[in-house]
Amino acid sequence: MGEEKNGLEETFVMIKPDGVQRCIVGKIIQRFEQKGLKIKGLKMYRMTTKEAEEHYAEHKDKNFYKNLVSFITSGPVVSMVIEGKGAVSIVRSMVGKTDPKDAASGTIRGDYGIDLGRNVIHASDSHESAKREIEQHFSKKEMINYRRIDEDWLYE
Ligand code: IDP
Ligand code: MG
Repeated sequence: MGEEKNGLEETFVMIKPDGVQRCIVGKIIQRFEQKGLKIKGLKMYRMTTKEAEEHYAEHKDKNFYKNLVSFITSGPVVSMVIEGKGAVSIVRSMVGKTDPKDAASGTIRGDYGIDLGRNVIHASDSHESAKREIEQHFSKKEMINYRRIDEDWLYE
């Protein structure tokens, strides 16, 4: 997990309750598929408060923490483990800046969001958080190793 020898990395992505309610799950998944990233795990679930507090532990002293936990538990989320060369930083750049008003057009937050507290998607910000978040949200059994048919055309 995180950074591996051949540059292959795994990262964690979660479409937040606003993205699910606004029915853009398919469009978001398609972006990752078309980029050439491999989806190794995919599921929908509703987080408990305890799970949300663990996921956002780094923000526990911030003034937005309570709202963040209550929002992320307000409905189902769709989470993925995504693999690819440089996946952690590629996915972060596809997601865009935290505040959708600053996120560039062409990024997920830039194209689908307006407000900071409704920014559609979460993505791991480093190899360490990717490892921690994958372990928190996915069991080994929920992650599949397989070959994409186009791998020879995606990687030199
Ligand atoms: P990130 O999601 O881009 O990694 P973080 O700083 O880790 O951004 O913040 C986690 C989440 O908390 C953000 O995605 C956003 O939903 C929310 N958030 C961050 N800063 C604020 C704020 O100042 N007010 C309200 N919500 C915030
Ligand atoms: Mg973050």
